[in-house]
Amino acid sequence: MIEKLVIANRGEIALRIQRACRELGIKTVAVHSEADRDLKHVRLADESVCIGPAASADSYLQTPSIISAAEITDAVAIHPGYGFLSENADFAERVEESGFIFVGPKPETIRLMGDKITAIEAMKAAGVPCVPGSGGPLTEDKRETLELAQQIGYPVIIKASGGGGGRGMRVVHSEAALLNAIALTRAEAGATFGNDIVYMEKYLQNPRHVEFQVMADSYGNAIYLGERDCSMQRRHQKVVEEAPAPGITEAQRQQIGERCAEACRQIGYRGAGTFEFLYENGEFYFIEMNTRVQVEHPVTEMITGVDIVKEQLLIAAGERLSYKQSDIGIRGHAIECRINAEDATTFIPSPGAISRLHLPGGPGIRVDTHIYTGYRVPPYYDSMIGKLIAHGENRNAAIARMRTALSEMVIEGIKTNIPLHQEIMKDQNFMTGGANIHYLEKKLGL
Ligand code: MV4
Repeated sequence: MIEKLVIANRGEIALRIQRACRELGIKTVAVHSEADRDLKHVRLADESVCIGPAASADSYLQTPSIISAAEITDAVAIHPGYGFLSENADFAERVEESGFIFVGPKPETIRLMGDKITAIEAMKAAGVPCVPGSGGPLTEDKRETLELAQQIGYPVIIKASGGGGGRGMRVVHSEAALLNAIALTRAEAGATFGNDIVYMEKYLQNPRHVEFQVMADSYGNAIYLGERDCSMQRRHQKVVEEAPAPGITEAQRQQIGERCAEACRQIGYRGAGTFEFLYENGEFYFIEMNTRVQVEHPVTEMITGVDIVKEQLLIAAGERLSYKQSDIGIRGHAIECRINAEDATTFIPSPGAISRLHLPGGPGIRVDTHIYTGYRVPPYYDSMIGKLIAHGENRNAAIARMRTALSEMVIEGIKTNIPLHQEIMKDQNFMTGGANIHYLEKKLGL
């Protein structure tokens, strides 16, 4: 087993990783910025190393500082969590070249999936259904490009191959606007990602965001852990996630899940991964793969009983998957509300000291958070301060538990988006289930 591991992250996920390590008897090293000395996992870590000033660019994004911290503490592995360097292939490569275990896929796999065009090519080859589109880079041939769009049918969407997660894309509704939109997207992509390659897809107007969780070991074994619906979002930030996705049948889950697992086997995937799909009119269309643990992994843990982070660590240590596909079942329904330090109506961040804290509990309630009474939420990072997860025997039971939990939750000293979650949990369309990616923004009048 791994003896000692560096947690190259902060906040709730750093604490989540630390809990899994402690359960497995792995010593933890917390690396943190000057603004993060009081983080809960830093206090609980076996060792901690300050790696720089508050700004992420000078601390959590500094590859040499993180590797040095691993060297001076004699750690053997580095867990990147989500965000920061978690999907940076160069980071993973330098971690491995320095002789450490990177908790995640091989650097080449991260690179393959980081380039959205090569990711789509790999998935197509493995039989994963993709959005109708160019399937490759757009050329400089204007006639060819116009014909392609004509074939696909308007509206189309132009996406940067180096983009993803909502960055570097443009919807085009008519032939007249196409070439200009491509030129603009290309220029922006070149400036933002240093890669001006763009591709085209049919623009799906009212899809849901449904993603499949997979896990694979280093011996060619891969399984799927069902899917999550993450359609409740605002400006590409997920607000509420749930599992399973409402209305998805066991036959669909098996069909798409098995395609994802097979794709993992074909590309030699290792660790936890997420296949993002758009779901419209009963059909799945692959858009991107995430090669990290996700914020919303707890809803999958609640319905499958699999500890995804523990499994990541076991796989990184060279063990085989603890489960075969037939061991995986789905029990009940789970919903996650992301708790942010922000104004519930303006979404303006609200950092500051937590003067009073009461966390909810009871059957089926899980709270993943690093905050405590007296903790100061720093202004330098993402505003998410925790996640409230409710599990129940069915979706309505999970919603009922979430409502009660939200009503018990008291966070004073800063503003939070708890009132927004209370609003969503009583929204008729949310209660029906299956709202699309535009629903929340429309409801909020955006
Ligand atoms: C799309 C799409 C419609 N059609 N692709 C946005 C994030 C990035 N991961 C992909 N995105 C989209 N790709 C086609 N062909 C609509 C979106 C999209 C979206 C997707 C998932 C969740 C929220 C979204 C919000 C706006 C647009």
